Amino acid sequence: MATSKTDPKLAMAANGAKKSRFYEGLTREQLIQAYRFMYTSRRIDDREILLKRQQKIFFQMSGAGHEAVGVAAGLALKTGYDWFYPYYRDRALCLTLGVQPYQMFLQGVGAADDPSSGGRQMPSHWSYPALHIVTQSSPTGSQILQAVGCADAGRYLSHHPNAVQVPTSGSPDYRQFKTVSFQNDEITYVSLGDGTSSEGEFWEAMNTAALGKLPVIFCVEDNGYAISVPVEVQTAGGSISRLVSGFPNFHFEEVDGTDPVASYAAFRRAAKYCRAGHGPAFVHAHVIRPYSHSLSDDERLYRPESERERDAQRDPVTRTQMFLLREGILDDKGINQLEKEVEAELQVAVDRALEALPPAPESVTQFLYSPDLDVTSSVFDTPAIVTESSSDGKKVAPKTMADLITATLRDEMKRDERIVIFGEDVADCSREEYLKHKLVKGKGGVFKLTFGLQCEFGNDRVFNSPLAEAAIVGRATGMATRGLKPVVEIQFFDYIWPAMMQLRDELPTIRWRSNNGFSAPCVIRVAIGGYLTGGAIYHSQCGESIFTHIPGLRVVFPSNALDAAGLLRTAVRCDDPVLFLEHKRLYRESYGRASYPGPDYMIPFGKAKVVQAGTDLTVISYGAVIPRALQAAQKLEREQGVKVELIDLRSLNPFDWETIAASVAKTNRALVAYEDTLSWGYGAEIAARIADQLFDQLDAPVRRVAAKDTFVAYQPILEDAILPQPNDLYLAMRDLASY
Ligand SMILES: Cc1ncc(C[n+]2csc(CCOP(=O)(O)OP(=O)(O)O)c2C)c(N)n1
Ligand SMILES: [Mg+2]
Repeated sequence: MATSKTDPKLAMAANGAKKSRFYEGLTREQLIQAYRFMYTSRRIDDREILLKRQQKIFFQMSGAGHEAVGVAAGLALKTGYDWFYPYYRDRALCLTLGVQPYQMFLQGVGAADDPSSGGRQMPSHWSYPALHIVTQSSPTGSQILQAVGCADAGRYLSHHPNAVQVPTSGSPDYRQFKTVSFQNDEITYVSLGDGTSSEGEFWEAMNTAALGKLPVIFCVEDNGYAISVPVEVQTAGGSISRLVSGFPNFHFEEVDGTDPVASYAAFRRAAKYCRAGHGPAFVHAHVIRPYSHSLSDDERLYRPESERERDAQRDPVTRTQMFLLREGILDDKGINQLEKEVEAELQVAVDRALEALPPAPESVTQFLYSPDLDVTSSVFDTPAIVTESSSDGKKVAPKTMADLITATLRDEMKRDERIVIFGEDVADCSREEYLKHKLVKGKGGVFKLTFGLQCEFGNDRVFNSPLAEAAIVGRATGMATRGLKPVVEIQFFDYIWPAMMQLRDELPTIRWRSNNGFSAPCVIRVAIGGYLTGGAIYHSQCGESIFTHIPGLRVVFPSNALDAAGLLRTAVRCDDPVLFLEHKRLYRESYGRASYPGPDYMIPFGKAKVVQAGTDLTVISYGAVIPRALQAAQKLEREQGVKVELIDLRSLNPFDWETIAASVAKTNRALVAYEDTLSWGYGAEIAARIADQLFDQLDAPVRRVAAKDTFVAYQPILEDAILPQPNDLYLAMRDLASY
């Protein structure tokens, strides 16, 4: 660990450098260029503020006061080589990396040609694939875990260079649609504000980067405020540097971020440390915020004039101008000339941007999902090829859902070196020497579904993560953005919530919000559901509708072993992010066991299965309710001759409307059955659609059977009363059939 600290209030660091005239390695030309970027950045802000007041743009977020640190980072790192997760104040950084002012104004007007998002995101939400500037969102801090995943992917690829290759034969998969590149000494830069360092995701990211010695530069641009909340109320002790100083493997810098030369030196040292593979770096840059938080904020409400005056003394643009004059690098004329050139350039850029066309309203759903690989298509419809027989020629016992999920993971890992598996307890044993000396057998997940995979594929392809769900999903998202295929595990659905920010605001939005500039296809496997007799509230819940409510996320929920294998393979090979829900009760159930279907068996998403054909009543369900509904339907047929058509949706987003509609047209009665709580559940949407679109075909109201609107309880008597049982299904079917 190395630490370098300069007094934040210090005078221009280049005073010392003056003697050598090297300015920490920056040439005079680079210093002029740095000033040009800084001045341009400030003037773009000023222009945007004007445009907002004229109602020609719709939002403004300034980078004022953060220009020096941004330019310094941009000069110390390599554009199109290193990777960047810059937050909204990093306008000067983006300019230094090659973003054009015109492109920034296109963001403001929300133009179709805005390369960041095509009018979908606010300005200052940077995304420029060719420059390796990865699409940024608005939640404070959610980018940090992804940056860690991005760095992780770079290092993985440098150890597995063959993984970059795209197979030319075999059935197509997501690899055909992603250009993957890496550099052995690449760095990932991520920035955040002082306020954002209070987010848990920041600490999860710091921990993960330190554990993995990952080449990430964390840059905290500390302007002393998070909107109106000052740093001493935000950060215990008032100094983030002090708080993070205990993280091992880090290089630390604390610098006056209004000084481009000192900031450049700090980034140079940080970058050297990261490129050498020693670990991550932390740059704490003290900056100012001369304008209010945004145009929607008025800082005079909480900052007195005297304080704002004090900040103004440290304005990086003025200070750098004075520095250039003092050093004789530019004279008054030179400064005037440069500023005139910038003004002229910006005028042209604004005029052009104001003429740019807005996006077409019909395009709003474009790029929610891969435009290249349709997950419902016949590409993913391949037959099961059962070849297994034992040596004496007898049939091999059918496999459980757990067996076939493990087999599918193993097959896919063999086929695709980009797949990595991580999560809590998924490894066989993190202390590899225990395995090597055969002291232990290995764990492989709390449900043992990843058992043996670490031993077979190595500990950089299958490993335990820290106990941090946001980190699991955020890191997977960053890795997938770079072209890896993380297949991660959330141990219990009940504990998915720390990852909710990543699952709602990040992973499924990446392709849409970047207008197809970036994508992050990965698989989140989640153990879900009850009927466990003793699982209770925190090991038994469902809640799939919360995720099917998210555009951009595929959600599947198999009810049997064969479907689990076919759907999981599709999930792994497809080009969209997938939430793969595995019902714990079904893992080793005797219902729905199947023979191993071969290493290429796939089921397209959005194709339901008719479990049992019937003419009198349609039951639409999925997951662990399927065997219960089947039992109820068989009883009803035995006792009353009612023939129920039972539909297993298998995938919930997309879902198979055609099969539902065809069935209801035949039976004229529909019951939707699901394990989740009744109200606002997944079945409510299906019931509403049937009522809306098939009203003329119905001879009875659409009914639902689901869990009571409460939590799942521990005592089995209570659990039985809460979750839908075969008898509840039987009674509902009987009533509806005779309506
Ligand atoms: C998760 C989340 N919570 C709240 C907000 C609203 N918000 C936007 S910026 C901001 C303050 C950020 O302060 P800081 O990290 O210090 O960055 P600065 O704006 O000062 O550069 C807040 C609260 C948000 N965007 N995301
Ligand atoms: Mg701040």
